Amino acid sequence: MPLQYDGGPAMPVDLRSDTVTRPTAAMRAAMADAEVGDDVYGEDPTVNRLEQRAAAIMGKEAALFVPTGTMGNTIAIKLHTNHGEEVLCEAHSHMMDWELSMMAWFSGCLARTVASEDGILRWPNVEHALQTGGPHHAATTLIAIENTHNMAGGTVYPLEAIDEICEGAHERGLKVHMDGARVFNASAASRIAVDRIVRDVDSVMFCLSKGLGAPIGSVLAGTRKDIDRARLYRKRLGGGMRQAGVVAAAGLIALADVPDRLVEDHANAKFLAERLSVSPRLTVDPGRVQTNIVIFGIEKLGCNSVEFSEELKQRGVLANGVNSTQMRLVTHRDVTRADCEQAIEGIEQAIRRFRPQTISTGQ
Ligand code: TLP
Repeated sequence: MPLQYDGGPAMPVDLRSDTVTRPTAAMRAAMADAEVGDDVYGEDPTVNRLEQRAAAIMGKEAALFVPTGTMGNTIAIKLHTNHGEEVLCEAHSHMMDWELSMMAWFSGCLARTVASEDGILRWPNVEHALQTGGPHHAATTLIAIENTHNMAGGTVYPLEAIDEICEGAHERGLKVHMDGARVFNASAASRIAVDRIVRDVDSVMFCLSKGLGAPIGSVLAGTRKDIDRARLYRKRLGGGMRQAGVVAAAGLIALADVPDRLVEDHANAKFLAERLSVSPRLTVDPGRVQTNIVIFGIEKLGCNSVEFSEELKQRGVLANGVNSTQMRLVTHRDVTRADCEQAIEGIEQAIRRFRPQTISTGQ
């Protein structure tokens, strides 16, 4: 299927996100042939299979197919909190910055953020920020960790950091949710099985529609009791999807085929970062790239990320800014090494459009 694109010369290299992958021929065939039923009655055999498979992979009692990662995180927060409580999360986590304040809107909770340089929360900082509750303070009841951390550049949680947070939280009767939208990337990069990574968290959400390449869908996994309640919250949020086996079928293929090939995306991201680090006009540290995300600074170009994105688009590269001076490149199944070469060429050309900033001495 042709990509809709009118911004430049040849077919663009789309590095805006790993959400842009299109379903493979095998996924499309599975979707066409999917056995379906009404999932709101629990009668869609393909959805049921996907949920059972996902629960097994995560080592959790049960799992729920949800349309989006945002819905999965939203339901998880609702499961583990009461109105008016605090959710501790990293300062630039997805649920803090990119989910339309759903934790406030749906669960009535306040985010208590902890800043970090690499997106990774560590127990001593978490412990310090916990609110125990009292006449003036609402209690923290949930700690949310994002693995990999998107806006820190796809950083991977060290296992000890997760284990320590879970141990400390559980000792205090608190819950831990993992936003594992890209937990399979974390697993591929660390060579640690996903069920070990998420062993002690109370719930985990992962996306089928990102690096795994399915067109739609995420999964929330946890205890049977929590997932039974989660099903009701999904319905409340408008996520009762009826013959959803049509999309779950692609999710099953994604789980079977893809996790092993994520290392290719990681190698491509590293390649992009290494090549871009040669430019004195960009700020990029290839040493930070652990998975499929590269964040680089354009502050020395004297333009903002919207202007730079526009220049890139004219040169066949699609990439978004994460703020006014930083760009993000995300590799995925539909980006080859040759595409990365093409993207570097386009980025180098775009850089030349902006004059080096001359600093006025005032003389
Ligand atoms: N991330 C998207 C954008 O929303 C930024 C992207 O292109 O990376 N958790 C994490 C860590 C995510 O990166 C995302 C999506 C979500 C949750 C939400 O998933 P969806 O988009 O399915 O609601």
